[in-house]
Amino acid sequence: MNDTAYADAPDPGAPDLDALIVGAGFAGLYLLHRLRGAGFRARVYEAGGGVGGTWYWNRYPGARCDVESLSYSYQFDEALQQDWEWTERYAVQPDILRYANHVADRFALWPDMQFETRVAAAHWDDDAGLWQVRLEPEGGAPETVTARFCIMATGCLSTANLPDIPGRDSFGGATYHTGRWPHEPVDFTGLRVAVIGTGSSAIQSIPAIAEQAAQLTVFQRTANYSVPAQNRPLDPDEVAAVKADYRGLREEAKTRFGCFVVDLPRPSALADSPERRVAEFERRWQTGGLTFMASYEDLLFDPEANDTAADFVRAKIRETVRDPETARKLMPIDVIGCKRLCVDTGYFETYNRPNVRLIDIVERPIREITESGVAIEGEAIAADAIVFATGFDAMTGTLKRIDIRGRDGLLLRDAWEAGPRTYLGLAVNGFPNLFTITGPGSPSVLTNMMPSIEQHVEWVSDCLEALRGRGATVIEAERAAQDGWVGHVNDLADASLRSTCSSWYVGANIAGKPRVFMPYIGGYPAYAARCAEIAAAGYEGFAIR
Ligand code: NA7
Repeated sequence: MNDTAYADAPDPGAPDLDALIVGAGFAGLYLLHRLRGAGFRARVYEAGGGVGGTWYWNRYPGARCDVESLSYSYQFDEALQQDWEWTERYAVQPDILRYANHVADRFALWPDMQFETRVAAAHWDDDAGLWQVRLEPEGGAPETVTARFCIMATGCLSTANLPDIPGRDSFGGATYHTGRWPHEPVDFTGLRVAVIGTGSSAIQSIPAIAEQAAQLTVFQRTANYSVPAQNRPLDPDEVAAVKADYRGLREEAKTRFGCFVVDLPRPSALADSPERRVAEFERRWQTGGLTFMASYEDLLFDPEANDTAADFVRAKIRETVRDPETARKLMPIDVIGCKRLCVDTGYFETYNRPNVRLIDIVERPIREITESGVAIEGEAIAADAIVFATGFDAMTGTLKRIDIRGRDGLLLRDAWEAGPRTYLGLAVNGFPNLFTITGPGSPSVLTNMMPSIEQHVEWVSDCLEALRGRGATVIEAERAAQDGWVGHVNDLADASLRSTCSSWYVGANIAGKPRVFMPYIGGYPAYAARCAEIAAAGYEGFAIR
């Protein structure tokens, strides 16, 4: 096979595509651009009606990224990052969606993307060395497309979790899930609204909903830590300074755990005096955002150190929320940073509004949802609308819902019955020519997703070029390499306090989901270095033919 064989599709037995990409979020868009540029015949299939992935679906009021806009953006094209104008420190969902559309326009991606088309199944044909992918276009007849490679750019938080509360479907008013928000504006003016959940999506949407609703009742199962975003319009001088050396900022980010630049941590919370420590936490609190957890190196390793940060946030809640009983309920008791830290704008302050009420459903469990609202222990709470801010079947949910069958008909959902097993979070033994962008076992959700996506896209694209260069058509992660990687991912997770609580990182939010810490917790720099070494060693740990 020569260098252009994939691109030219010369023989009649060749697959329809070199690479079939599932999903038109930031991973899918860049994959398409990059693979097309490398001469591959690639095409994106997307269930939604447009590009943007997470940012296409999560349109709830107040939706905003918790990584700063100047860092939460592509860096693969210098002209793009120079031209695009972010206006706020943290971009709102409509701006991020506009950016995704701009990228699709700018790189003329539209002709090679098909929307409102769900990928229902992908079956590996070992004899032909290709994937048979079943597409289900909305309102159209299903069809099968063949592809040499199948690349899952399906996102980490894309399958909504709708809790199985008795009577859920009997509710007479409108229901919403934050991750499936309607495209038409939703107006809560004058309505009694119930919000179930107090994760990031709830914490962002509650202040916005409270401004409209006549009455807002929040149903909280677990109190959550949140720090203020301290969002603000971007200062043109600060933008100019970043753009003068954008590459420098990006390169520095790649040396940081989460792949974004924050002030470096001090070594140990316990080594500082209480006064010095509070001053440091206060400085970070005033700076705003995820930098708070970077105050000290030991916050996620030493429970005593962690307590100092947790105490600081609890004191802030006590100071902010006027009703002591509400403040008590809002104060989390578990490890701070174990669940993803939330970043808010006026969340705790919202509970001082007369139209907002908090129900702790551990103290007063939800009995059922009725036609007219939510019935808890001893009380029926009337509602005109219910917002489920109840999160996602994270990291594996979407992949396990697709009928993915590898060699010998092995089902991915069976292979992952006891938890996801991958090599580098990129490939799965038994599933040749399948790649998972930011899959379980990669840093993904513990890092700035944009550079992590770019790193994976470039690794996969380079890999496909290397295969083409060698005249190879099939690549598969070896079992031993995968076992070694899974062991390494678990060992790292066990050393961190992050694996100790019931978070979506360990699948605890989904009934029956095996408890496994899914993302790689060793940080971006170590991970990217390992991926590069493996590629440089001729794709060590992969069988290639
Ligand atoms: P999360 O962070 O998973 O939050 C979901 C929330 O919903 C959380 O407070 C859950 O409580 C609550 N929940 C889930 N199921 C139920 C039931 N059955 N009853 C009551 N409450 C429930 O999802 P988000 O969408 O907020 O954020 C996801 C990520 O997006 C976030 O981490 C950022 O990365 C961006 P629990 O804590 O499980 O007790």
